Amino acid sequence: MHRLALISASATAALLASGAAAVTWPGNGHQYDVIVASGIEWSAAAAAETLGIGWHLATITSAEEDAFVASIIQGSGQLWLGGFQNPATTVDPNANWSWITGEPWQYIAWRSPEPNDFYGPASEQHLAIMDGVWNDEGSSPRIAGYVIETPIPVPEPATLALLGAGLGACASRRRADAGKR
Ligand SMILES: [Ca+2]
Ligand SMILES: [Ca+2]
Repeated sequence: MHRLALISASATAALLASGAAAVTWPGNGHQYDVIVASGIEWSAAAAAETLGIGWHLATITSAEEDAFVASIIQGSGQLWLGGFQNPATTVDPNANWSWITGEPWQYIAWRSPEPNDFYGPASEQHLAIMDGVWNDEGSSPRIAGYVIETPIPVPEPATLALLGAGLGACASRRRADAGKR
Protein backbone atom coordinates (compact mmCIF):
# COMPACT_ATOMS: atom_id res chain seq x y z
CA MET A 1 0.00 0.00 0.00
CA HIS A 2 2.75 2.37 1.04
CA ARG A 3 4.83 1.31 -1.94
CA LEU A 4 1.87 1.86 -4.28
CA ALA A 5 1.37 5.36 -2.90
CA LEU A 6 5.03 6.14 -3.51
CA ILE A 7 4.84 4.93 -7.11
CA SER A 8 1.69 6.96 -7.65
CA ALA A 9 3.29 10.07 -6.21
CA SER A 10 6.36 9.71 -8.38
CA ALA A 11 4.22 9.09 -11.46
CA THR A 12 2.24 12.24 -10.66
CA ALA A 13 5.45 14.18 -10.16
CA ALA A 14 6.72 12.91 -13.50
CA LEU A 15 3.51 14.01 -15.21
CA LEU A 16 3.73 17.45 -13.67
CA ALA A 17 7.41 17.70 -14.52
CA SER A 18 6.80 16.88 -18.17
CA GLY A 19 5.18 20.28 -18.61
CA ALA A 20 4.14 19.46 -22.16
CA ALA A 21 0.43 19.33 -22.85
CA ALA A 22 -1.06 16.05 -23.96
CA VAL A 23 -1.74 15.80 -27.69
CA THR A 24 -4.84 14.29 -29.28
CA TRP A 25 -4.54 11.98 -32.28
CA PRO A 26 -7.63 12.52 -34.45
CA GLY A 27 -7.29 8.91 -35.66
CA ASN A 28 -8.89 7.59 -32.46
CA GLY A 29 -9.51 10.67 -30.30
CA HIS A 30 -7.04 9.37 -27.70
CA GLN A 31 -4.57 11.64 -25.93
CA TYR A 32 -0.83 10.99 -25.77
CA ASP A 33 2.03 12.44 -23.78
CA VAL A 34 5.76 11.89 -23.42
CA ILE A 35 7.12 11.59 -19.89
CA VAL A 36 10.82 12.24 -19.43
CA ALA A 37 12.09 9.81 -16.78
CA SER A 38 15.68 8.83 -17.48
CA GLY A 39 16.52 5.25 -16.50
CA ILE A 40 13.00 4.31 -15.36
CA GLU A 41 12.14 0.59 -15.22
CA TRP A 42 9.30 -0.57 -17.48
CA SER A 43 7.26 -1.75 -14.46
CA ALA A 44 7.54 1.67 -12.81
CA ALA A 45 6.52 3.39 -16.03
CA ALA A 46 3.56 1.01 -16.34
CA ALA A 47 2.47 2.12 -12.85
CA ALA A 48 1.40 5.44 -14.40
CA GLU A 49 -1.94 3.61 -14.49
CA THR A 50 -2.18 4.23 -10.76
CA LEU A 51 -2.94 7.86 -11.57
CA GLY A 52 -6.48 6.59 -11.89
CA ILE A 53 -7.49 8.80 -14.79
CA GLY A 54 -7.23 6.22 -17.56
CA TRP A 55 -3.62 6.74 -18.60
CA HIS A 56 -1.57 3.70 -19.62
CA LEU A 57 1.68 3.10 -21.49
CA ALA A 58 0.95 3.83 -25.15
CA THR A 59 -0.11 0.94 -27.38
CA ILE A 60 0.46 1.25 -31.14
CA THR A 61 -1.78 -0.82 -33.37
CA SER A 62 -1.43 0.77 -36.82
CA ALA A 63 1.13 2.47 -39.08
CA GLU A 64 -0.88 5.69 -38.76
CA GLU A 65 -0.72 5.61 -34.96
CA ASP A 66 3.00 4.79 -35.11
CA ALA A 67 3.60 7.79 -37.38
CA PHE A 68 1.66 10.02 -34.97
CA VAL A 69 3.64 8.82 -31.94
CA ALA A 70 6.88 9.21 -33.92
CA SER A 71 5.93 12.84 -34.57
CA ILE A 72 5.49 13.64 -30.86
CA ILE A 73 8.63 11.86 -29.61
CA GLN A 74 11.16 13.27 -32.09
CA GLY A 75 14.57 13.60 -30.44
CA SER A 76 13.34 12.17 -27.10
CA GLY A 77 15.57 9.08 -27.19
CA GLN A 78 14.35 5.57 -26.41
CA LEU A 79 10.98 5.44 -24.64
CA TRP A 80 8.92 2.60 -23.17
CA LEU A 81 5.65 1.55 -24.81
CA GLY A 82 2.97 -0.74 -23.34
CA GLY A 83 4.25 -3.95 -24.97
CA PHE A 84 5.74 -6.90 -23.09
CA GLN A 85 6.40 -10.61 -23.42
CA ASN A 86 4.09 -12.81 -21.40
CA PRO A 87 5.27 -15.05 -19.85
CA ALA A 88 8.46 -13.13 -19.10
CA THR A 89 10.42 -16.39 -19.45
CA THR A 90 9.68 -16.49 -23.22
CA VAL A 91 12.95 -17.19 -25.05
CA ASP A 92 11.80 -16.71 -28.67
CA PRO A 93 12.33 -12.95 -29.23
CA ASN A 94 9.29 -12.82 -31.53
CA ALA A 95 6.89 -14.84 -29.38
CA ASN A 96 4.19 -13.98 -26.85
CA TRP A 97 4.15 -10.19 -27.18
CA SER A 98 1.12 -8.53 -25.58
CA TRP A 99 -0.28 -5.04 -25.18
CA ILE A 100 -0.90 -3.81 -21.65
CA THR A 101 -4.50 -2.99 -22.67
CA GLY A 102 -5.23 -6.49 -24.02
CA GLU A 103 -5.53 -5.18 -27.59
CA PRO A 104 -4.51 -7.78 -30.21
CA TRP A 105 -0.78 -7.84 -31.08
CA GLN A 106 -0.95 -7.42 -34.87
CA TYR A 107 0.81 -4.32 -36.20
CA ILE A 108 4.59 -4.37 -35.60
CA ALA A 109 7.35 -1.86 -36.42
CA TRP A 110 10.61 -3.53 -35.35
CA ARG A 111 13.85 -1.85 -36.33
CA SER A 112 15.90 -4.56 -38.08
CA PRO A 113 17.36 -6.83 -36.56
CA GLU A 114 15.06 -6.40 -33.53
CA PRO A 115 13.63 -8.10 -31.60
CA ASN A 116 16.88 -9.82 -30.71
CA ASP A 117 17.23 -10.46 -26.93
CA PHE A 118 20.65 -8.89 -27.40
CA TYR A 119 22.05 -10.00 -24.01
CA GLY A 120 20.91 -13.61 -24.32
CA PRO A 121 17.67 -15.58 -24.14
CA ALA A 122 14.82 -13.65 -22.45
CA SER A 123 17.10 -10.68 -21.69
CA GLU A 124 14.86 -8.11 -23.40
CA GLN A 125 11.16 -8.60 -22.64
CA HIS A 126 9.72 -5.08 -22.89
CA LEU A 127 8.96 -2.78 -25.80
CA ALA A 128 10.69 0.52 -26.49
CA ILE A 129 10.37 2.99 -29.37
CA MET A 130 12.83 5.45 -30.87
CA ASP A 131 12.24 7.49 -34.02
CA GLY A 132 9.09 5.49 -34.75
CA VAL A 133 10.69 2.03 -34.81
CA TRP A 134 10.73 -0.57 -32.07
CA ASN A 135 13.31 -2.41 -29.98
CA ASP A 136 12.94 -5.18 -27.42
CA GLU A 137 14.73 -3.71 -24.42
CA GLY A 138 15.67 -4.90 -20.98
CA SER A 139 18.05 -2.31 -19.63
CA SER A 140 16.50 0.79 -18.11
CA PRO A 141 19.70 2.92 -18.24
CA ARG A 142 19.18 3.18 -22.01
CA ILE A 143 15.65 4.54 -21.50
CA ALA A 144 14.84 8.26 -21.56
CA GLY A 145 11.21 7.97 -20.41
CA TYR A 146 7.92 6.63 -21.68
CA VAL A 147 4.90 7.39 -23.85
CA ILE A 148 1.44 7.37 -22.27
CA GLU A 149 -2.03 7.27 -23.81
CA THR A 150 -5.57 7.68 -22.56
CA PRO A 151 -8.82 6.93 -24.33
CA ILE A 152 -10.60 9.33 -21.99
CA PRO A 153 -10.47 12.94 -23.21
CA VAL A 154 -9.52 15.14 -20.27
CA PRO A 155 -12.22 17.85 -20.47
CA GLU A 156 -11.29 21.53 -20.45
CA PRO A 157 -13.04 23.50 -17.65
CA ALA A 158 -15.16 25.32 -20.30
CA THR A 159 -16.24 21.94 -21.74
CA LEU A 160 -17.21 20.77 -18.26
CA ALA A 161 -19.40 23.87 -17.83
CA LEU A 162 -21.08 23.20 -21.20
CA LEU A 163 -21.57 19.56 -20.28
CA GLY A 164 -23.16 20.64 -16.99
CA ALA A 165 -25.50 23.03 -18.81
CA GLY A 166 -26.36 20.28 -21.32
CA LEU A 167 -27.23 17.85 -18.54
CA GLY A 168 -29.34 20.54 -16.90
CA ALA A 169 -31.26 21.14 -20.15
CA CYS A 170 -31.77 17.40 -20.50
CA ALA A 171 -33.14 17.13 -16.98
CA SER A 172 -35.61 19.97 -17.46
CA ARG A 173 -36.79 18.50 -20.78
CA ARG A 174 -37.43 15.20 -19.02
CA ARG A 175 -39.43 17.02 -16.36
CA ALA A 176 -41.46 18.74 -19.11
CA ASP A 177 -42.14 15.37 -20.81
CA ALA A 178 -43.27 13.93 -17.47
CA GLY A 179 -45.66 16.86 -17.09
CA LYS A 180 -47.30 16.08 -20.48
CA ARG A 181 -47.98 12.53 -19.56
CA1 LIG B 1 12.77 -10.98 -25.55
CA1 LIG C 1 16.78 -5.57 -28.66
